[in-house]
Amino acid sequence: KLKDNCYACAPDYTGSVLYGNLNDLPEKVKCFIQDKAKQCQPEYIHICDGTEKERDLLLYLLQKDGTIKPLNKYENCWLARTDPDDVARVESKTFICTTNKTDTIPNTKDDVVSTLGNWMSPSDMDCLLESRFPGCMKGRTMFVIPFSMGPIGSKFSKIGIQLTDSAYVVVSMRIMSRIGTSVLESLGNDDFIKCLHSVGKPVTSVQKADRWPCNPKQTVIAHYPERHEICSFGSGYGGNSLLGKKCMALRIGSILARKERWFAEHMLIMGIENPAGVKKYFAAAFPSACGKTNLAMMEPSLPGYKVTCVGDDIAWMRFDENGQLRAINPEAGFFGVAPGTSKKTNPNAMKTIEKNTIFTNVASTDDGGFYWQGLDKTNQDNIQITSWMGIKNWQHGSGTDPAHPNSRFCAPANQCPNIDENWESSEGVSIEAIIFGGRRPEGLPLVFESFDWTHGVFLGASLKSETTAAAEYKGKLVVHDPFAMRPFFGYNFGHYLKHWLSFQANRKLNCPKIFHVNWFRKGPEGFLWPGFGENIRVLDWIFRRVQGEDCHVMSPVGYIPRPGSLNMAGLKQEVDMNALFELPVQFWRAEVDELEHYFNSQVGSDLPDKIKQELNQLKQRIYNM
Ligand code: GTP
Ligand code: SPV
Ligand code: MN
Repeated sequence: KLKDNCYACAPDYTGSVLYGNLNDLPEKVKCFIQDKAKQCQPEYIHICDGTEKERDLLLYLLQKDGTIKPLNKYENCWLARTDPDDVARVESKTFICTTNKTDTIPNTKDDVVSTLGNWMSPSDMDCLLESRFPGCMKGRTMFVIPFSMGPIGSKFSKIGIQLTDSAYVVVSMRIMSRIGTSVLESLGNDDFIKCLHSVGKPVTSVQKADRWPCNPKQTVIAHYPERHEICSFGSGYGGNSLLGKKCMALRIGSILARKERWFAEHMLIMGIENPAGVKKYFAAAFPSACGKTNLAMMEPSLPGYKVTCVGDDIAWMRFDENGQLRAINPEAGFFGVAPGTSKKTNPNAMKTIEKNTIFTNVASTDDGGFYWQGLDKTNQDNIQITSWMGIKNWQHGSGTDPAHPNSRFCAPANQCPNIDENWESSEGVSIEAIIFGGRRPEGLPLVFESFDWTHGVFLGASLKSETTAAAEYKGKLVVHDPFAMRPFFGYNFGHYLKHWLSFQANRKLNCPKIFHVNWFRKGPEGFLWPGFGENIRVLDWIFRRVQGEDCHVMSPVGYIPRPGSLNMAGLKQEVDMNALFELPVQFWRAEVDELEHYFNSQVGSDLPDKIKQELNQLKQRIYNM
C-alpha cells in the first residue's frame, strides 16, 4: 500500500520518498533534507504531516518491530523499553561547538576542568561526526519533522526541522511539540534550526533491526550555535533525541535569548488563584527530577486555592512593552518522571497519562497496566509485574527497581485536568515571582526571599542539588546546578549571569521577586516537609509577599517567613518548623567558603563583580551570625 505513495528518486539525494512530497517543501528545507540524506543514506524518506493517521501508522510499525507494546488497560497507551545503556541524558557526551572556547565556557585557570559545559571547536566536531553520520541510516527511514517550539505563529515561537531515523522520536515529538504541515506553512522560506538525529545503528543484511537500536559507545550530542545546527548520534532517549526540547529550547534557545534580550529557562510555569479570586503566575527552576512537574500539577491542600499548569519543564520569558515579564511554555506535552507519581502525590498527572501516552522504561502488569515504585499499590496481589528490564514476575522486596528511576511518561499537555486556560496564549502569561530550588538534605530553609533582583540572581547562581537519575550520575551527591541550567547552558555561564543582571538596571522593567525553596531537607526520620499538595502553604506565603504583605523577617540568607506567618491550618502531620528554618552556623560557613571556591575556580574572570559583591555580603552576614 505504501509503495503507491513512492516518488521517483531525484538524482541528487538518496532514498525514495515514501510519504509526503519533497517538491511541496520550502526550498531551504528541501536542500537540508537532500544534503543530509546524501550523507546518511536512508533507504526511505518520510515527510511528517503530523496527522493522527500518520501517528497510527508509525505506532503500528513500532509495534511490529517490537519497540513498543500496547498497554491495553488504557486507551492508546504504549510501553517502550530501551537498551539498558540508553536510559538518560549523557552530559559527558554533550558539546557546544563554537569558534571561541570562551563563548561556551567560562574563562578559568588552565588546569581547571569545567563543570559548566563541554566545548569542542566546530572543525574538530565536524571531524568526529564524519566518523559517525556517513551511511548511518542505511536500511532505515529518515523522517522529516517540521516542529514549532511555542504556539504556531506566536512571536515567541521558533521553528526547527528534525531529521531522524527513529519512529519513536517522531511519535514522541508529535506529543511534545507542534509538528507537521501547519508548521511548514508558518515557516515559509524563513530559516529554521537544523536538527539531525540518528540512533547510529544502520540495518544491514548481517545486522538485523534491534528492538531498541542505539549506539552508546559512539553517542555524541553536538550543538553548533553559529550555524543554528544540532547533531545527535547514538541515543534514542528523550533528552538526547527529542531535539526540540533540551537541545533547541534550552541550549540554542538560551543563546538566541541573550542576543534578543529574553530568557530560555529550565522552569515550570504555574497559575495560582487565591481564595479571594486573585490569580498570579509563577515560574520555578528546579534541577532535573527535583519537582517541577509535581509543583505545576499540584492539587493544593489549602481550601480555596486553585493551581493551574502552563508548563512543567521549559519557560521562554520576555519583558513586554509595559515592562511586564511574560512567559510561554514552548512545549505541547509532558516528558515526566514516572516513579513517585501516584494518585496521592500527583493526581493530575495520573489523569493526564490515562490515554495517548508513551511510557518509557516503566514496569508493566499482566493485565495491561503500568507500574513503578511509589505508585499506589495494586489491590490485586495476584497481579504479575514485569520489570523495565523485562524480568517477569518481579517481586516487592527483590532489591531491584520495577521501573528505571528515570523512567518517563510522554503525554499531551491538553489532557492535564489542571491545564491553564492561557497555556497556549501567544502573548504568554505575566510572571510575578521566580522560584529556585533543589534537593538540599541539609542547611537550606523551606523558603526564603531575595533582597532584590541582583541578590535573586546570586541565589540562582548558587543553586545546588543532589544528583538524580536524569543523567548518567550514580549516587546522590550535592553538586552545583546554577539556575537548574548546568546541563543546558548554551553559552558561557559568566555571560549568562551578566545577561540576567542587566535587567535590574532598567527602571522601566518590573523585575519579579525571586525566592528559594527546599522541599527536601531531612531530619532523623527522613524529609521534614510533607511536600506535594502541602507546598501550597509555601506558595501562599510567596503570593502574599508578592502582594506586598508584611509577613517576613530578615535572616542572613534572605527574608524568611515571620514566625506564625506560614499557613499551617489543617496540616495533618507534625512538622518541626524550627528544624525546617534553622540556619546552622557551621553549615553556612562551609557553604559560603565552598561557593567562593566554586565561583573562583569555575567562573574565574567571567564572574560579574555584582555576584562577587553579593557573595562577600553573604559571607559577612554569615560570619557575623
Ligand atoms: P525533569 O522532568 O527531570 O526536569 O524533572 P522535574 O523537576 O519535573 O521533577 P518531577 O516533578 O518529575 O519530580 C521528580 C521526583 O521528585 C518524583 O519522584 C517526585 O515524586 C519527587 N517529588 C516532587 N515533588 C516533591 C515534593 O514536594 N516532595 C518530595 N519528597 N518529593 C517530591
Ligand atoms: C531533564 O532531564 O531535565 C528532563 C528530561 O526534563 S529530558 O528531556 O530527558 O532531558
Ligand atoms: Mn527537565
